[in-house]
Amino acid sequence: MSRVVRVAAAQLGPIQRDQSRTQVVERLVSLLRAAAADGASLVVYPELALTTFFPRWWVEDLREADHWYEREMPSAATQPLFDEARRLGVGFHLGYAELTPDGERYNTAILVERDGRIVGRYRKVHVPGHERHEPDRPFQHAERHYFTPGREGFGVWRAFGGRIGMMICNDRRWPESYRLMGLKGVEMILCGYNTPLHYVPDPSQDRLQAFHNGLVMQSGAYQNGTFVVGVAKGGVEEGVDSLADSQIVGPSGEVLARTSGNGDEIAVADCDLDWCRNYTGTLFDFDRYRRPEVYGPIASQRGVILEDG
Ligand code: CDT
Repeated sequence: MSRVVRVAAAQLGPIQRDQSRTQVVERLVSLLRAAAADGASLVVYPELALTTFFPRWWVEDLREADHWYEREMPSAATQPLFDEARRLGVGFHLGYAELTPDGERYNTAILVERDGRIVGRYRKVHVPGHERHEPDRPFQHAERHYFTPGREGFGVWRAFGGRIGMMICNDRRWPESYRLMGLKGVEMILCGYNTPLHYVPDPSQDRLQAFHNGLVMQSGAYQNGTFVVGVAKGGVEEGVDSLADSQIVGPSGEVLARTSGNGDEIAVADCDLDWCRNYTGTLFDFDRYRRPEVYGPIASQRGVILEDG
């Protein structure tokens, strides 16, 4: 039986602060319809796809930020997306800010099957940026103020005829993210991102944003024999220019499809999940070649320990 999944990376252009959820959901539905017309069965949206990237502003009291978070999913505003996806028989991956009944705040993504069921939920593990106000910056990246790191780790779910994993933005820069899913037999990793082109702590990296984005996703895909679908919210949002360059990477590490602009746009590729075995059954046959007995510090040690004291 064929295990080809036609996937659409549904990149978003900027979402300005005054755009309502209803307006954003209309954009998501337009992309969904375009993807469905192109034969896609899975549509992947970016990180924090319902709002502007609000961690760029500081608020002392987080309760003032409650309006950026979703308390339930689907919500009244997102129900039209769920309804249209089910009608079209298309599943999706959606990133958003989650506020739980216990008052916890997570940077979250869900996986929705073609029949409208939420089959997976992932809460961002590697939360970047800073936890305190840094008023000298041109803009904040205070994700560590707004979000608690996810405690559930990296899941892999049986869906779309294969094994699907999720990660969010900064997770893609860490090899552990891919490997933990690789050890669960992942065949496709979905990842939304918001990556400002200007990296305030070290502007020498600005010109390398697209290079680093491709570097990490292509190597993560190849080293784990998995597809990686990376989807941006790009363009100039509230004065901050962000990387677009959404792409679908195969288990060979090759880019199969990518967006060309920095606005709302889809890039589509046929992903044959059986292709993963060419890598996980040969060069990256984990069971045969991995050496966990010498990898201990990866799981137990956080920072660098110099052996020469
Ligand atoms: N959203 C997110 O995780 N963005 C980071 C920006 C760099 S850290 C300030 C990223 O890794 O792309």
